[in-house]
Parts: sequence; structure tokens; C-alpha cells
Amino acid sequence: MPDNPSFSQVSDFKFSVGPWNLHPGADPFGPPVRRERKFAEKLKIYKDLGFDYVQFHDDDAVPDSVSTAERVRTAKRVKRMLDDHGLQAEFVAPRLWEHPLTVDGPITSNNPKARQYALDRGKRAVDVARLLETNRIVLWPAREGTYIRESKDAVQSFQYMLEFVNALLDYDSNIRILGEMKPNEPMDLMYMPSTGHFLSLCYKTKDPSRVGVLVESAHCILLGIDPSDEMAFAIWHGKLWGVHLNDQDGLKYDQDKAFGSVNLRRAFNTVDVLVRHGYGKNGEVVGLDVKAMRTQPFEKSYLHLKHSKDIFLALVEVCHRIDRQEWQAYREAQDYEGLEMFIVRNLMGL
Ligand code: 3MF
Ligand code: MG
Repeated sequence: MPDNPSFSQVSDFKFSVGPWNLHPGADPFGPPVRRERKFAEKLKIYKDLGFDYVQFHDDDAVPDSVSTAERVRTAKRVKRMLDDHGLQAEFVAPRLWEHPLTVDGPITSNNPKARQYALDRGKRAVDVARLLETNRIVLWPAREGTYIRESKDAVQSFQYMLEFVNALLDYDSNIRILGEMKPNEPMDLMYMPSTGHFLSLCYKTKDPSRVGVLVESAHCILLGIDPSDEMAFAIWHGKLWGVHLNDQDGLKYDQDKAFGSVNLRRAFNTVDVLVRHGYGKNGEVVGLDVKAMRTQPFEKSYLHLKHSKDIFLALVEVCHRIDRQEWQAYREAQDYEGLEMFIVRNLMGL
């Protein structure tokens, strides 16, 4: 069957990763086991592996230790390094979870000083984004929830989140804000656990056309829902502006495993929804948020990036090759046992 022209082609897909995706392997129970690579070494690996974009937290580009006077110069140096490697910045995300003022979630904190910190940090991220020449700001509200329910007023907290987004929209009329929602970790319960929650906030902002979402596979799995459905929901709103692809073995801690490595069929459905809806044709990037296993030696601790990208592209091929007429016939006959075997056969290459 000929390719459907509205489908994304392999060439429509541009890939990104963040500096934290090449990491020394520390986890909450043990120290680093590998050397930290220099930023330039990371950029070279990204380029060699065929990535086009880099994801940033504000301090990945401009560390907190850099003085205000030096910020612009530092960010410009990072931009030049990107240029030198033929890479672009995909987004900048304000790091809103490490400073002492963020312990109780700075945006929804009861402490006005913490809320002011969130705003200042958000604006700093926008400044960095401008210098890196991207207009995408990702908001992962790491601690915007509660340790105990009685500690905050939930209605007031939603209002604080709306005011935060509005303040950033006001600060720069060019930026777009992509909410990356997650149901838990580091908090027990988040105020906006799902894409749907953030989308409903988006329509209350002063400029909904500049607010959308980034959907991460693992976050959906932690929520007990299917990533492809969550992406479909955002696509239906015209608001799937970013993805973080990875995999996750059930309702555990956030694992950031290589894309497709746990559940290939779930990964296929994810790729299929992106391919069928032309993801990437309007500049959307295929972001990975994956981590190397702690057992990997330094020399091989980039393979999770390569493998995730290879699996994604192999699944794009399956999407193009699979017999859509046969698929449709199973649907029409309501022969779902047959459809299931058809999908599994295609995934096994049989
Ligand atoms: C948390 C995440 C983060 C965010 C990143 C950008 C390390 O579960 O997925 O990745 O994606 O901070 O907002
Ligand atoms: Mg992520």
C-alpha cells in the first residue's frame, strides 16, 4: 500500500535530548559511577548520533554560580557551541525544585518569597531561552503538589499556577509554554497530574494560543494511562508541541528506560499516533528523556540514546509498512483477536 502523504515521513522527525540524559549514574542510593562528560563532549555525541536539538534547564546553560553580569555572555557562549556543532536549542525549562525556597513547590507555596523566587526563576529561563534562540519554555512543576493534603488550599494553588503562566506570557510575547505533567515523584500527589489538567488551565490563560503540552511516556504510565491516548488527546486540541519518549516498568519510581525497551507494542502505538497525525511537520521535535543503566561503563553510556532513536525509527517503518486495509478490515469485522495477532505479527516481523 502506498504511503499516506499526510503521515509523517522519517525526514520529518528531528530528535532531541538533554544534557542530563548523558549522566554519571548516581541514584538516590548511590554516588556517581562514571565520569561526568564535558558539555562539548555531549554535543559531539548528540551530533554523531543524528540529533538536531538539545533540551535545556535554565542552569544547564547558565549555572546558578554565574553572576547576573556574566549571564548573557555565558548563554551566548553556549549558543555558539550549539552553532559550532550544528545543533539548536529545543526548549528551556526553569529548574524549580532544587533551591531551598522550592522545598514546598515554589509556585504554590504558602510563602510569598518562594512564589516570588518561582517567578524570578521562570523569567530567568525565558531570558536564557531568548539567548539560545528558542521560544519554547517547558514547565515541569516538580513539587507543585503536597506532602500532606491539609498543607495548602488546592483552589488557591490552581490560581497560583495560572498566575505564574500568565506572568511568563506577559514577560515575553513570543514565548510558548509547554506543560509537562507528572502525577507524582518527587511529591506524593501533584495538583496537575495529567495533560488534561494542564490543558484546562491553558484555556483560562490570557493567551491559550501560546500554551500547550509536552507529554512524557513514563509520566503517563505512572498515571496508569496509555501514552498514545494522552498524546492523542493533546493532538486533538492541536497542542502536542513536545514529547519525552522513554519507557517505564509499571507504577514504580520514574525509570526513564530506553524508548520501547519495556513494552514494544505500547511504543508502537505511541509512534503510530505521531506518524498518523503528522507530528514533526510543524517543527515539533521528538524529545527523548532516557537514562543509561547504572551498570553501563563510561564508554558505552550513550547507547540508550542511540537505541531509543533506532527503535523509534524502526517503528516508523512498521507504521509505513503495516497493511492499513487489513487493519481496517479487522476493525470493521470487530475481530479484535485477529487484530491483536495482526499487530503482534507485524511487531515480530512475521
Ligand atoms: C521529570 C522529568 C524531567 C523533565 C525536565 C524538563 C529530567 O520526571 O521528566 O526530566 O522532563 O526537567 O522539564
Ligand atoms: Mg521529562
